Amino acid sequence: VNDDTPPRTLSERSISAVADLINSGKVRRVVVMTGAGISTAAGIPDFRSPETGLYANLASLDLPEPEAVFDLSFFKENPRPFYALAKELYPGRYHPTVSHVFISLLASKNLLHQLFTQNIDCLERAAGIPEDLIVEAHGSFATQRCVECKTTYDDDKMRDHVRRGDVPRCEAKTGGLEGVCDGLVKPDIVFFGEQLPRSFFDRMPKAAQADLVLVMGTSLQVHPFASLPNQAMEYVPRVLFNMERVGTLGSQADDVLVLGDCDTGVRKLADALGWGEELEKVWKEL
Ligand code: CNA
Repeated sequence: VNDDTPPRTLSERSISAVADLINSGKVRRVVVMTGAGISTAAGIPDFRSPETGLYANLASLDLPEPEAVFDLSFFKENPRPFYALAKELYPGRYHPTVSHVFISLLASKNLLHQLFTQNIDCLERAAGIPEDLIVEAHGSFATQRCVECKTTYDDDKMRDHVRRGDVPRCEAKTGGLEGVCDGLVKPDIVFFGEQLPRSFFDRMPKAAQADLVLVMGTSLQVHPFASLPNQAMEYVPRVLFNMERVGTLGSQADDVLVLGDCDTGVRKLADALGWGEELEKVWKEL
């Protein structure tokens, strides 16, 4: 990395230069890539932060290793740890953060080309970002189905089971002796070893069409999502809002690193854009 390399698109590698570029009208296709770090301020722990992350706090769930909670073969043997976690993460308990609302402002100003999120908490929808602009790359808790026969399962029943912390089973009629399938029901979130949804691959080209990329609250450890920021053209500014430097962010001349908590970084960008008051108002009224 050579931090002295002069940027080609920005006037300098700073938040105010990013704001100037947006306000100049030259930016029309902002692509945003997010992870668990944009939801920690809502009270949902991320995976990998030391001490506060879920992986550091799963000891009580009796797992061979923390990742097993999202492993399909482990789930089929023992779905209980996953359902204990699902009770914690289930949508409806949390409020979108300033960062979510900033993305919704990009959408309402017709600047959002696509949001790719790894989060399964549905807070993007709750913030009012139009569904067609959201790719839930790792699925979400919005729908669920049987791991055996793939029959979908009722939303209300699912919510009741998750609240009680117990494991729902498929009620699809089968020709067998018992009469019902009885397979395990799992939310449509992507476990290790499962394919990402088609929408991820269908919309991936949108990342290459970006004229500004914002990466927020992700460790960029999970593939193929982690490669998304590298799809953008070389002269396209990429701004990282994260506690730590991740992936290849910072290695290009037009990369801007905004290290620290993402709501603080986002507020700085909103202020530089002249959107500060609007951001707070929309967030408070949500
Ligand atoms: P991760 O690997 O836990 O990384 C989170 C990143 O965000 C780290 O780099 C942190 O330093 C950073 N971070 C944490 N808090 C903040 C903050 N307030 N401001 C700025 N940066 C912060 O999570 P990833 O999303 O990268 O990993 C991908 C997994 C995590 C996906 O499959 C998700 O489904 C999964 N996950 C989702 C949720 C959710 O939906 N809210 C919660 C926990 C895990």
